[in-house]
Amino acid sequence: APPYFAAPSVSRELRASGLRESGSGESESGEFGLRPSEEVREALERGAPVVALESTIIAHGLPRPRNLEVAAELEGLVRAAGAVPATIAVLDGVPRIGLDETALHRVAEDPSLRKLGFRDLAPALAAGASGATTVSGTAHLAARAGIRVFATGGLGGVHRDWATTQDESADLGLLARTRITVVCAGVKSILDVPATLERLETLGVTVVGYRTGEFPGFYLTSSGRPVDWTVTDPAGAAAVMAAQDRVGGPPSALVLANPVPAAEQLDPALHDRVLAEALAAAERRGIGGQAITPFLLAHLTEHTGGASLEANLAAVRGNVRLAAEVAVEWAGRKG
Ligand code: PSU
Ligand code: MN
Repeated sequence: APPYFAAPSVSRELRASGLRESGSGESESGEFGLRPSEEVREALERGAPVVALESTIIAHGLPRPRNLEVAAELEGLVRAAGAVPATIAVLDGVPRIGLDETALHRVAEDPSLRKLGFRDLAPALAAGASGATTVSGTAHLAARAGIRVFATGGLGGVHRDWATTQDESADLGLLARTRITVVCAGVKSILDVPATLERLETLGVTVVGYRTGEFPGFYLTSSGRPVDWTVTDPAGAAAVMAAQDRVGGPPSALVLANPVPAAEQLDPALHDRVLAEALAAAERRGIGGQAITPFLLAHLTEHTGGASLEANLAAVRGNVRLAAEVAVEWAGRKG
């Protein structure tokens, strides 16, 4: 296959994202060795809408075997809205942009898959390792591939015990230096949401509510915190993206915060009670680092009788649909 970044449209996207190739773009890209699926490569070459999807939610965020069904369902939602899904993971040291059925099975079923944030990409590539990519890992690889729109459930952020652990997801720092639009239901409510919003402001990450003046609360429709900006349709989101490129400056993300529909949110009282138990259980067991987020999500699923899982899935579905609509608008603007 020819070097992937030889496609002129992709190089233009790369320049727009501020990720510049040094020297001969082709050889560096070839060495970097992003491997797009045929469908994704073809879509990017024609400037057709593409939506990046992360794989950590599949490998580490959802219970098996439901996770595989969900992975396939999300890809279907993107296609139904007229865009091409690009689920991203690293397999045998190769960053894969768009997964075939075998690869998707592997991401959903292989328990040895690691969790790869941005900083883990280089050692994983060097070691030929396999892992699911988090928001930070996925956003970086998507931007490298020339994909502008990305959907996930909820961003990582500042953990509630930050003052003692300094645990803040690498998602925030990466989004501060990557030109990508992330459609999410806010940040996970297991986090310190107000502190995370402050960090996003400090880092200069643009946050816009989708049809809401309140920052969403992941499992809950609202976090109770306001957002400064709101758009009411996908064209409004695409207009902000275009304006980001005009404004220039260090490339940073657009967080498009899309609430889970009120009818599908987790009961707030149940949420608060079970989350308090989950946080206490994590502390008792000394769980921290990369394990804490999957532990808390699994604990909530188990102790809400699956209700938190349904709310999480409703949020992700809504985000994936909206991301596809935004990607269609974005492709239309450029075409
Ligand atoms: N959204 C979900 N479920 C998840 C995640 C997002 O609905 O499991 C994942 C994302 O990959 C995100 C990660 O980047 O959780 C955050 O992990 P950490 O707190 O270790 O950075
Ligand atoms: Mn962490």
